[in-house]
Amino acid sequence: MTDEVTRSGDAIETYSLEDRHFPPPDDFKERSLVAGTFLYDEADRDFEGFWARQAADLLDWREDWHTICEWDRPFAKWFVGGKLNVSENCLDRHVANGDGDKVAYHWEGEPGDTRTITYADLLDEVCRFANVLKDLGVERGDRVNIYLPMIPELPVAMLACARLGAAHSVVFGGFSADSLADRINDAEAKVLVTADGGHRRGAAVGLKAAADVAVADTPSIEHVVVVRRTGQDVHMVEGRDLWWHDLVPAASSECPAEPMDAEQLLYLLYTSGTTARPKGIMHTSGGYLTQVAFTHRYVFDLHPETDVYWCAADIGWVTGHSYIVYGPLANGATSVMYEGTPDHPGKDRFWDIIERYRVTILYTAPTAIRTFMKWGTQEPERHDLSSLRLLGSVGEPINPEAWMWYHEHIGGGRCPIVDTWWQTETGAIMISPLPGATTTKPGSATFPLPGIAAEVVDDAGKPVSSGGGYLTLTRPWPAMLRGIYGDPERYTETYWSRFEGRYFAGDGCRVDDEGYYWLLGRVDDVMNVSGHRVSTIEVESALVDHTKVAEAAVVGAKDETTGQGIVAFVTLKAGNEAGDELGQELRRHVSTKIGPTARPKTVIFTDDLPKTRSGKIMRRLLRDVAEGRDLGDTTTLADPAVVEEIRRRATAAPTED
Ligand code: 7RM
Repeated sequence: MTDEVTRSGDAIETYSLEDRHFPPPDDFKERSLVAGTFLYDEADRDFEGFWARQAADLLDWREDWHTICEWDRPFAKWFVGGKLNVSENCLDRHVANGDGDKVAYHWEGEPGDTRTITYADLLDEVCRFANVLKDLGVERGDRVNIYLPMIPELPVAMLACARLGAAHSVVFGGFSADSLADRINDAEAKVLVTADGGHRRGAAVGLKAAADVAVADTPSIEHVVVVRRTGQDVHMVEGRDLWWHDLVPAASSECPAEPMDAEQLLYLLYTSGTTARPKGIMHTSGGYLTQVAFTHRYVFDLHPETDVYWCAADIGWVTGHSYIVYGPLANGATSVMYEGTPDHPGKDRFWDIIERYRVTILYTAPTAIRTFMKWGTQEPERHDLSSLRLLGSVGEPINPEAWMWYHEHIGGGRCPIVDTWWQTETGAIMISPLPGATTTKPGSATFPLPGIAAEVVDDAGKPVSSGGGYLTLTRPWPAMLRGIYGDPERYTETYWSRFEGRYFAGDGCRVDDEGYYWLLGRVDDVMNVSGHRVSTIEVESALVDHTKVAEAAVVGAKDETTGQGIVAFVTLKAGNEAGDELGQELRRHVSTKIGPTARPKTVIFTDDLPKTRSGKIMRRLLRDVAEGRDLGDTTTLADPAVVEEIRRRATAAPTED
């Protein structure tokens, strides 16, 4: 690797003026697992040795590894020769330690039904379901597809697969029959686990019906196991389809965990990308569980005896795999798991849950935070949120104003915020504060975690010491993807070809003068205005900085004079009126905050933005709208009606200058 360093990156120009600093509060620091730099220092001396110590400290191994990391770029193996069972690490060892009665999940259904599930309950159910899968012919190395709502049977099914050494492939319950069929066929799964339906915004949404359509086109599926959740009518195919409640209670609760190779495939998780065929991201066992347990413990400063932890993501997304299932269970944590949406029955459902379960750690996404901003402070103010001590953010860059709102109105000004950057491909958190050790800045994910090596580079792949560029990773990490299922070339090409010897994450990033990392969004979304490469997040953050704005998305649309002109889609906080005058005011506001180049040409007011089901803004669709094109692929859109509404408003919006 070259030593030459670009002083000031201009691959992406950056403007951010944010310089508020938030050191860890003294009382938080006193009780935190890490206050100081010892973990960073240890990892800097020997990163492989550091990960080996974490693997040994955090997990139980049946057999020791002989090699910490085998790196045949771009293919990594971790803890080679080591053997462990992931479900044993998540369940049996806690029960054996006397924690069987400890709550693993406080589960709450959307209609308000609840279940309290202890570690002993979970182990019992996982063993039974593992025996059911065995009876259905599932063996080590097989794949099982899971298409369930956010109900306890979802982690049970995942852990039962892990117990047997079968890989699971969870498909988010909101995906269509076609998406499910594609994923089943790519994985060649033997069994599908689904439910009659799930609850969403007060309605029972069918799943089995979609599963039936999918399974008509998936020759590898031999059996479908169906959980009864909503009680709606479903069609059961004789011989193929079986009820969970017929099989599981009748199965034995004895199912000894067998040791698996550290590199045993644990799961596939498909990333939709935007247009291309979904990629089956492969995660294996020992390295994945090590980094997930490590990050869950130290990023969230977990005190398993006293904390009540809530990750409000969906398990169908990698955040749920790593931080609802594997990390918290490996660490013996008590979690909240919630089935539904934040606005059912009222817009205060999250705050009500936090108050009732005395949640201490909340992990959610910027899109949710901006929605809460739109709904107004009266919602959280109705509830006692004093149990909270730490807040987390994941999924998109968080605008400084959203960060401040989260800090003040949810965290009561006392809770550190950990903004965690990572991807399905990284498996675990990579860039984030350690809350007792790191001084945070609103909008910055701060620094790579101990054991992680990241660098921002320019177009030529030269490291940028200060300024904007492309985020790369320069060393293997334990939870890294092991490849794309069935397509090693695509793996090399997608992640390891853009910059020689580096993993390219596809994200823009700025490093500031103090070495803080500021994620700038996907590089495909970077705009080009009169030759200036402008990131979306900075213009959006300037818009969200205006007191009337809750959320904004900007895109570059073809412009005859400037190459691209910035079109802004803006959602206002409740109680504010959209209009030409406010549009002008917002354009001026951006111009004053970050300069005339970044001033939007057009401002379009909308009630909602097109988002993926995990809450990321789909700027590609907004570009289609802004350039008057037919919409591209909309299958991953959470609510297709949103784009039509935006399109109507876009045709009516005035374009300035
Ligand atoms: C965990 C997850 C990955 C992409 C990633 C980024 C964006 C995620 C942050 C973020 C800025 C963050 N997995 N992203 N977290 N951007 N700050 N804290 O989201 O595979 O679904 O998406 O999400 O663009 O590349 S993911």
